[in-house]
Amino acid sequence: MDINKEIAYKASEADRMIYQYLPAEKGYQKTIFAAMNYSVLAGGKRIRPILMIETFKLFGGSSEALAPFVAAMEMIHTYSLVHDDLPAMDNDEIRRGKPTTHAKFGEAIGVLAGDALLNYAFETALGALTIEPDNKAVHRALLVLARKAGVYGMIGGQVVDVESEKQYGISKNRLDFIYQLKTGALIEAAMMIGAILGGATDEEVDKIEQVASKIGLAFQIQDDVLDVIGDQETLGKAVGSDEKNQKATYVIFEGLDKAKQEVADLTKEAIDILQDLPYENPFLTELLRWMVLRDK
Ligand code: GRG
Repeated sequence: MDINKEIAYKASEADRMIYQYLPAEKGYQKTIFAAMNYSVLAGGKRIRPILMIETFKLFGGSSEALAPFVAAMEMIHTYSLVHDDLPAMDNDEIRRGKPTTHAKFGEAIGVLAGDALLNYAFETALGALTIEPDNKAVHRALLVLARKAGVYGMIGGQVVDVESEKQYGISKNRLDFIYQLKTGALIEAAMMIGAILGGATDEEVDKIEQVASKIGLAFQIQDDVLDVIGDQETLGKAVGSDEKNQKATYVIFEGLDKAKQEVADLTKEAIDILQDLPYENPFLTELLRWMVLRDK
């Protein structure tokens, strides 16, 4: 099967899990529900939900507690995009080919929609405790979700990113820190939670974290590359945003060719670790390759 078709099918599988947790648009506060749903339903590749489901399958998982985590993952990812697009951050008007949430609903609702998605993500994920109250893996997965999204994860990376704006002179170590946390942490959370709920051992979860960390870094470097050579229509967002915001990127540090080579090397290293595990999910391997060779 064509990988793009297969990914589209897997995304629809993830969407079925996500949609059941979206709020009904009614009540005095219905604007916030509309803004949350608008942001989540605006599109998106659903990479993190698919990574979670496929890593879960890699370990032969069968827990019913997966779905609320899949939904929570995409809500957290979407909140990060909503807030990243705000005037106080990247000030972008187009995301996923549509007006950004603040462009459509105004800045105050844009801020609140991000807050709401983050909070609702945890309300949703905590629902897994009702499904399987005695499953220790659920407790562990909740901790991973909270930590990787928080100040030791994505938010921590975003803070350093914001503070490094307009500073081409930052060190490569600082740039790696930003990428590992800002982008890598949620990809790590997605795969680790899939592994934990799927029944992986501690050692296997560590290996999955390494795979995800390398792929997360490669994914972000590819994002830098696409910001330079990508096509706005295919990407569904503005290109040249890094230059506009005077951001240090891998392309600035290493040039386009070396950045592309770095993507290829990290991907190979990640796939080697994955293939060293005594289980197989050929689709997951293909997905990792596709993620970093993507043009959108
Ligand atoms: C605001 C706390 C906070 C964090 C923001 C994720 C993020 C941190 C910023 C978004 C900007 C950016 C370039 C992030 C790098 C990660 C990345 C490439 C996100 C886009 O993810 P995709 O390609 O998006 O999976 P879709 O739209 O397909 O879901």
